Amino acid sequence: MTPTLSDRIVAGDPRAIARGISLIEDEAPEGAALVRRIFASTGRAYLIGVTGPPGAGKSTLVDRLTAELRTDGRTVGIVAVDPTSPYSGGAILGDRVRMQSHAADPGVFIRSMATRGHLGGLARATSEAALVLDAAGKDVVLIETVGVGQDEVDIVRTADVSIVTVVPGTGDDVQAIKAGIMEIADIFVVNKADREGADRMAAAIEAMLALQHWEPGEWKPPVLQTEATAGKGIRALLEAIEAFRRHQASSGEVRQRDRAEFRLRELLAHRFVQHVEQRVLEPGELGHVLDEIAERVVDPYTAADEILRRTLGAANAGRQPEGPRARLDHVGIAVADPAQALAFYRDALGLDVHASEDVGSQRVRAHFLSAGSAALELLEATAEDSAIAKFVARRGPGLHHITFEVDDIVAALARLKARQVKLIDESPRPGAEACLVAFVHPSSAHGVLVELKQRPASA
Ligand SMILES: Nc1nc2c(ncn2[C@@H]2O[C@H](COP(=O)(O)OP(=O)(O)OP(=O)(O)O)[C@@H](O)[C@H]2O)c(=O)[nH]1
Ligand SMILES: [Mg+2]
Repeated sequence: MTPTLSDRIVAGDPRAIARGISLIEDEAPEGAALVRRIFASTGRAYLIGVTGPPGAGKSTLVDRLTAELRTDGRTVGIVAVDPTSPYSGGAILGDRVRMQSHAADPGVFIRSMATRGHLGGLARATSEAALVLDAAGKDVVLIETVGVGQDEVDIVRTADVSIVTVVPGTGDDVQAIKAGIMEIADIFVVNKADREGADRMAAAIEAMLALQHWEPGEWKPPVLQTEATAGKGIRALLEAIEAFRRHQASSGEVRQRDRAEFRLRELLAHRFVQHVEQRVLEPGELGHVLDEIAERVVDPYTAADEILRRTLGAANAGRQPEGPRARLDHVGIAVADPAQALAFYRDALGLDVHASEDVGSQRVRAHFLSAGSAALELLEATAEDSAIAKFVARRGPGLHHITFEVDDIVAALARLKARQVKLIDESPRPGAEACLVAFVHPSSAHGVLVELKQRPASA
């Protein structure tokens, strides 16, 4: 058997890792399926987030950290979130070139992610890319991101350790830190320590930290100085990371749980909005509501409450006429020779028989075979005067009917009747497995006998 993509990722295959991250970046359904499959293999990597203003030397720092980690024999995955690059090419090259010293090292995997084009949020895409690297067995995953937007802050906040990088310069930099990423820093790094003003910058951060109250035993972020281009201060940074990791272990702090919460909330919000847009609002309706808010016809709270009310109403109304979605339940095939039919469908196609049942009223025996989310029903006549026996005698074995499951069969029949659909059964009757069933005439169903089925209400 050829190994699946998830198998290959777990085995550390770089091409599979690249493919997996692309699926996630493309928001492909396969990406979600992949995350489901690899998730149990994750949770071992240590995630290091590196953020800071553009050009602070983050990539250089990540490159140097990687070299040190490799010296220690640890494998490294790198996710560089690049704000300026489109889907491919462009500025991505900048980071690639800087990190190319590791290009030939199989213990290092480098990936750039574009900031644009993530419908469901950059933070989720990045965190899932990190999951892929984690599943692939990388000991450490370094995530580089420019600390500008909320997305970037979220990315770093959910890493196991957050490193905020700054450079000596004007007082503006300190203001910038104050404004956003101060709270998320576990370690401050003043890079470009070879430049004028590094000490002043470090002192300014220390002064800010001194304003806060620190409980005994609480982690107070250290302020380190590095010169990434020359590789200076990198060991000390790694030691600070290790110290933080030990502190986390001893204090029982688990970012894993924070990460889980962030992921779940983010995913729920994303799924919910997607559901609202695709299932609740009419096409173009969202734009209309936005116009109304912009024109002050309605306020956003009222608009949101109204959408929420409709969404929850629609969800609760699954059994009402508004929720008519029928699901294909099974395809019924009339067979003349059940043993041969099973030899084909069960043995040759590999479908499992999950039930066989005699339906006395119909004088048939039905064999149900699992076929994905729907099933096959092989119908064998048990008496010569049964409908199936007559069907086979008249037309030979073949497609007999298809069955759709509905939540409310009475409502479904009423809906069909209102549309002048020709019904064989105007009201439901008992069928197999204690279900209620009703047939629609083939003349209204494009030549196919259609059965509707409502499962018994589960106790
Ligand atoms: N003088 C000096 N220059 C440095 C140092 N570290 C990095 N640089 C230089 O600063 C520039 C930017 O470095 P990068 O590592 O690309 O910075 P970055 O933060 O990753 O940049 P973006 O990803 O574009 O935001 C490069 O020219 C580096 O060579 C340092 O310690 N001292
Ligand atoms: Mg960079």
